[in-house]
Amino acid sequence: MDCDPGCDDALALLLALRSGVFEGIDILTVAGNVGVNQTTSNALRILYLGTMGMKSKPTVKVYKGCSASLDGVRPSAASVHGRDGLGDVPVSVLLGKERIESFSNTVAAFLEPKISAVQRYIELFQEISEGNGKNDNSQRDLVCTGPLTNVASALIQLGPRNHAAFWKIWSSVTIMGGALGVQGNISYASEFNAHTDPLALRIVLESFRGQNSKSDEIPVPVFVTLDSTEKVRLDWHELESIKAPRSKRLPYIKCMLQKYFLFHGQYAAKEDERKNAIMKIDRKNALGSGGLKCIPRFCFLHDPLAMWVAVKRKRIEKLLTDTTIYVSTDLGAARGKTFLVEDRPFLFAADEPDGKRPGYDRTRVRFLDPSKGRIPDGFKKDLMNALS
Ligand SMILES: [Ca+2]
Repeated sequence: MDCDPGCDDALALLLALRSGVFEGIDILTVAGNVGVNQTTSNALRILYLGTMGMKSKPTVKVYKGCSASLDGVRPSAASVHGRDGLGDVPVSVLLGKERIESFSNTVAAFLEPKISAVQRYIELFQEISEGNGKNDNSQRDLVCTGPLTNVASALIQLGPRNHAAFWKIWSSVTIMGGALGVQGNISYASEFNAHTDPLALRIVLESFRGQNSKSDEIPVPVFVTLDSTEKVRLDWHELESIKAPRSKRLPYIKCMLQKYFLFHGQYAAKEDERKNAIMKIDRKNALGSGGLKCIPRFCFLHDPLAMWVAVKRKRIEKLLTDTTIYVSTDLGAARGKTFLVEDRPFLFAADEPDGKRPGYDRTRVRFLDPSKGRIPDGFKKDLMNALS
């Protein structure tokens, strides 16, 4: 899991830990929602939370990754996730002061201090492709829920001649990112992960190009875009309805998610304002910026949906659409805009002297297509179980 926790990354990680399907999880952190030191520390905190009281834990290691995008951007979504990326809830709330020491020891054991996230990709590639290949019978799923800086950096280091072999080590590749037919969430055009490091996304797309059509051994990447993630909302009352009186996890998660929910409250307030709707405002709980009042009503489930798609691939197979996709690396307003190229093939063909659709501008992918049907209810059930 390559991630930038982040409240929704945290939910995705809890879902992964509690799904019971993974023997081991490598967590690669990257700068995104907050800086990389903080996303790393957040991953460790969520691991502690997620493995608390678990009888058989997957083997877990955390590898710290890149601190800025390939073009030097140090992003922040602190207004969405809190200054510390997890709702600004002190660890002491989770632990009580007396258990801080056990916390520090536990999380220290999760962290791999010597190898970076980028080096871990390369190490894994070398171990598997130069060792006994895929014949080791293990399934390896890559789930990316942050900017793609780590994996793109690894691809750059490996060089194009190794790209096909690199993708062959994976059974599936699932990427949360992009907005194809809907507005973005960081700019009008773009989704946050794609906008933060569009060059990395482009390198990843190009590394698949011309390869996945030739070989069954290379997985076709599945994109989980805002088109589907904004269709699944977790309502505050659903969170309140989880019955787990003895859970130490749930109270912390509810504290952690308050800011994230409040941000979405502002989002809803904006939507409602646009529609001239009247919102009932709970003034005591109202909190907002830009003069917008809001209450914690719901949040989107971007990253957990991507994780669920990876874990339950068979259940969503019929919701996937084959397409080709392109990302803009422009510096201006189109930075990180993702396009379905098939929508307007003639625009690209017109630039070609022979009138053929050029190969350099598109990569075959699949995306979770909300027009094909609803996300199964099992997704939210699994998520709510993971939080209890
Ligand atoms: Ca994320």
